[in-house]
Amino acid sequence: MNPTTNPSAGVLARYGHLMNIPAHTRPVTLLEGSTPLIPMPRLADELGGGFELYVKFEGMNPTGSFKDRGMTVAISEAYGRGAKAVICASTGNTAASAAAYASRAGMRAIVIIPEGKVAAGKLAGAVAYGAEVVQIEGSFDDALDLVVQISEHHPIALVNSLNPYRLEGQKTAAFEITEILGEAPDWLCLPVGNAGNISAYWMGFMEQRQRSGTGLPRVLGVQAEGSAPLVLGHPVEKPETVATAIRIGKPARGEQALEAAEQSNGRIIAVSDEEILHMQRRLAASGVWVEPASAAGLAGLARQLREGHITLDELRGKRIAAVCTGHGMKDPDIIARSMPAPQRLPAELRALEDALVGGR
Ligand code: AN7
Repeated sequence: MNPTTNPSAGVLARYGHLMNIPAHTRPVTLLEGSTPLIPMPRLADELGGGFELYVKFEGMNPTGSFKDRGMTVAISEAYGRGAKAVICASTGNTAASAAAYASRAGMRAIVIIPEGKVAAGKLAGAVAYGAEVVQIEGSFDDALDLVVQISEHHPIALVNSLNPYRLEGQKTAAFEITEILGEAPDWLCLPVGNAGNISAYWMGFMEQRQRSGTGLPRVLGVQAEGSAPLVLGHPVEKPETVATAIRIGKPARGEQALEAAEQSNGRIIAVSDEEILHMQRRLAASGVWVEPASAAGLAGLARQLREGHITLDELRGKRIAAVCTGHGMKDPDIIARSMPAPQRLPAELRALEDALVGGR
């Protein structure tokens, strides 16, 4: 089967010819990418209707987040030039992804995580894949500063999204969306943390336009209110949010993210933790369980509609793609915390019928 059309090939096999990568790159893949673009008609109606809404469910990647698209390329490049070790700072998903791809290549993976909240499923993933995990007494931003320095002074490859090959891989999601829709969507909504992903999407849509004359989406990048440096216009010393994936106060690709928003005639906004969790529940009510950060993009759209910054009139007949970056299963605690304990009953038919359908 032709790898460019085989949906079970990885992103290097499908799109490597469209990537700016060195010849020494040697594919290390878990057959990432080709994630579903799921129509969300009911949620679209709840938001006011008249437009088409799709979720690009990146939680369906091998380690449960969009990071795999970029990680396969970053690790393949490092592996191809003989690197023996990789390092990253991470709020969790990058750690799990780096660990998986590095161990597949027989390389050492070192991941530095911030003090406090890294979701249980992400940490467990990093450990399961065999990473060396170090927690520092500091933030993600501190961790990123440190790993950049380590990679400059030691033969250890940096695989955060400062690594350009990460973006080369992540831009493929824009290609997939455009292929499925036959055009670029009118709006793209997505969460913004370190701002690698929004930069990669914009690069992907721009390249796709050059190549095939497709259009460009307007980009709505969404941060959490407690971690919104790009909205505030300055770094945030102590970022806080329930969406721990995007608990980042000094985005490495912040400038590029602001450019993407401006060039696309879009914007970067912030939403509250409450709005994020509310949208997480609404998505789950349509069968798509994402981690809190991944609901931020749509929470942002809902808020723009509510406040009239985007109107239903201007959305009529338009298509919106929302990127849901990671799977809900990575962060079960957030649901468990607000969940009532399950009702306990004797293992008897009568008891169940009484409780569930008002008796016989
Ligand atoms: C689910 O794993 O930064 O704006 O270290 O895990 O490209 O940083 C994760 C980021 C969105 C933000 N959604 O993407 C990390 C990390 C989820 C994420 C983002 C992240 P960027």
